[in-house]
Amino acid sequence: MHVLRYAAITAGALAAAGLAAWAAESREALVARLWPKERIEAALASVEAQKQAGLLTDAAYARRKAMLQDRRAGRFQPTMLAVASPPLDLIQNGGFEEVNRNSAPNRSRWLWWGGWSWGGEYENMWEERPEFVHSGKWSARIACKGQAGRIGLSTPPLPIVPGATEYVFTVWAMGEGENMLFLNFESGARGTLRQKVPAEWTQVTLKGAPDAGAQQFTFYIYVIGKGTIWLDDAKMTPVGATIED
Ligand SMILES: [Ca+2]
Repeated sequence: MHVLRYAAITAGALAAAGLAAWAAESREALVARLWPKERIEAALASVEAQKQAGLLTDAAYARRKAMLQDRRAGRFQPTMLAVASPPLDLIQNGGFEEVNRNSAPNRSRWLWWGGWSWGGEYENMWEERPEFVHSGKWSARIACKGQAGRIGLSTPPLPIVPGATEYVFTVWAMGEGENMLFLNFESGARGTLRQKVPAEWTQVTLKGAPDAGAQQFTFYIYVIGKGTIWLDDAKMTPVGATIED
């Protein structure tokens, strides 16, 4: 139960204070970088020029000027979170560097990730042989030891980022035998992929779209074939949001 307890605590923390603090810091850092003092001054000058030229109504002029003055004073609170640059990553322990040695072979052996079995004979194990590690010290090895079925690693509930139109999941994978990787956005987003993983490290990409009104979603990495699949350096990046005035 060690893994499940960890996952539950992490999911709760992510959904509450942890995520809020993380998002706030990221937003402030982005705003500071995207709106340096010179840009604010230039924008104020431009608003004045547009007003002089009769291009702005009084109301539009007042609104834009007030917003820029708030930006200059550090009071402006953007309603959208810019996530395009630099990309934010919603995955923790994506390199599978933090292992849980007390876990069972048919459950997640990695901190943060949940792990489940739906039948078949599989073994989850941390892998340290360098040729099977994409980066760091470890990768995740999921090996079929008999009958195929379905085993999977899942994220805790991940946040729907305001303004993001899609989420891009990437993972480095390597396989042997008659393996089959099955990636799936669930419980708040849609997107699915099934593919055999080649014998050399390959970056697999899957895009998912959020469901209307969803607050969070979950992502599953399933293995449904025979053979072995190694995984490393997973990322989940929200895209499509920009800072809007
Ligand atoms: Ca790694």
